[in-house]
Amino acid sequence: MTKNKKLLAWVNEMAELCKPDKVHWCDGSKEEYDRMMDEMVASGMAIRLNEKKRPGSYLFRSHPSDVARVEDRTFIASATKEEAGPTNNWRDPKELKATLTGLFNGSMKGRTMYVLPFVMGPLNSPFSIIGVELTDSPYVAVNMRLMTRMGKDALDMLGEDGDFVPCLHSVGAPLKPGDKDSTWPCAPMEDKYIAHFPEERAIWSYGSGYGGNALLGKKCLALRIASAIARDEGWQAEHMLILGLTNSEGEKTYITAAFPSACGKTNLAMLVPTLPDYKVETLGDDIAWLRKGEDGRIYAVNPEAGFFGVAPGTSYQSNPNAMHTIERDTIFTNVALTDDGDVWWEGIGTPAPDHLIDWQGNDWTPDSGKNAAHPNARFTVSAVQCPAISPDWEKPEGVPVSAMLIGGRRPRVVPLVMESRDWAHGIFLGSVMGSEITAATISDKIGQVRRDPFAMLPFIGYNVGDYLKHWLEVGEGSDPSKLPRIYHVNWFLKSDEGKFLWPGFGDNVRVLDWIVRRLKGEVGAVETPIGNLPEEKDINLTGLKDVDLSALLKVDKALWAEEAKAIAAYYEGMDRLPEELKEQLKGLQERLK
Ligand code: O2Y
Ligand code: MN
Repeated sequence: MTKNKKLLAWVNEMAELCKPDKVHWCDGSKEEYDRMMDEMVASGMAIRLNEKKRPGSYLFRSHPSDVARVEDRTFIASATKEEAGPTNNWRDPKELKATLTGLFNGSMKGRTMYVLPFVMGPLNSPFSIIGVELTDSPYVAVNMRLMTRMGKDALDMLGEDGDFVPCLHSVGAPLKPGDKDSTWPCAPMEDKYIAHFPEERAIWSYGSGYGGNALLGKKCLALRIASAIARDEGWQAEHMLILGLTNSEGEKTYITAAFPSACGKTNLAMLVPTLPDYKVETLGDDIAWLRKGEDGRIYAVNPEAGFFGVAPGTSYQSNPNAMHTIERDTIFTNVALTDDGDVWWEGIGTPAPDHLIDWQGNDWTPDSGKNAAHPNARFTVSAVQCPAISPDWEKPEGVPVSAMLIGGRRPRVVPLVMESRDWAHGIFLGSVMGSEITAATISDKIGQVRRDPFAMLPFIGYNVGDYLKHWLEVGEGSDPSKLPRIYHVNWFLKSDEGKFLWPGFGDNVRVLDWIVRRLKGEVGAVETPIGNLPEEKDINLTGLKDVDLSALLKVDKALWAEEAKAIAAYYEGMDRLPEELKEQLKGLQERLK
């Protein structure tokens, strides 16, 4: 166990509040993991998959009301509403603590409280952050073992006097003696609270057992709380993948990319290039912590130890490295079960079998008229299982970043790639990036753009205006030649007939190739009012047919004038928007005249 007094006192205090039947300190060992899995299989919460097809792997099915992050029930309880800003749900910290104390009181009755010490970031790196999650969900415990460095190593790193971020979690479903437990206990939506206390650096999550709501090291700690810590300490916590791209001369370029959720970060992080001269190595698929090194360059570290990826759409065609990663020792949630004890989902690349058990545990046939897997079904797996994992992925100081990609799903207006004019212009592009709303999201807003600054909209732990100011400050006083160059990319342009203009996936390396050659000064660019675009001749299309580069690199001034108007309207709603970004917008409007 530990001699850390703060930790011992907090665990006692929370155990008195939540009243579990037992407290179990997790050591993070494989034996403990296997034992917990055996218990969950025996209780009916987990299904062991066919050992020959998917060794060491399990399937869980969540409650149908508990299938994704819940932004409406996610709160930033900073001292004032202004500090949380216009994009966060703010609650008064004292009032929220009081509400939650009431809910947590006795919430773990009939259950075990698992104590999960974990590290975000490489073990023993001075930049890593230690958290301790107390949870009554064994599902959370096994997932945290794959997603973080969890257990004895974390306690050793904490030592007797170390500090940690307290993360309290309960599924909010206490059991009375004799009650039969559900296979996925959780609380009704109105009782779910994913609460962050940035001043206190604490997280209290109640009522949900799913993903980002419950695996508190990920979105809650490594993004929302870490972004607030980073602002105070002069670094950045960002929603970014990290990859290393090696060319035929053996030169390595590290690239990060900030895309909103479900825009293909995992696919790009694990890309298998269609240009033979390149190799991609994966360092992270979701979160990057960025710090300026002594040499003035920005270094990126992935604070996570695993991938919590979306299963539907993942196939040996779209992401072979992800498919190899999950061939064994993987936790699946809400995918379909085949009759021979393996998994299946829409877009896995093999035809739907005649019979499946769907994500809700019901018989399913191709005529059922509904999805067999939930669209947000997930795999949880250790990063070390990825065949493309970079040898540098656990470097304590991180890797030096040469280019940062930003972008969302823009079927119109925004070209395939544009280079920002300078750092401040890159921040401007990051502040207004986003995705066009489709029928699948909010139907009365179809065609509008959901702006998602640096893909951090749901994850900034403080005021978005201050967040953008922080980005600008990173550039101030820096040698511009040392800073990464910022590129806006858009893999999702469509023709008037609604067909994708760009093949995407492994062919995205063709855009990375232009970026790398641009960084080396080997290719020029066309200066346009919106940024620097490639000359058509400089995008390597070898082996591709029917790619309409002129459509992909088109800058339609009239459409961009409309875009500038929409940006102005968006900026109106930001109370602490830095003046420099308003100047950037004016600059765009001037250049479009
Ligand atoms: O729905 C959830 O709880 C998972 S959300 C998620 C998981 C992995 C990586 N990114 C995300 C996201 O929403 O950005
Ligand atoms: Mn994400």
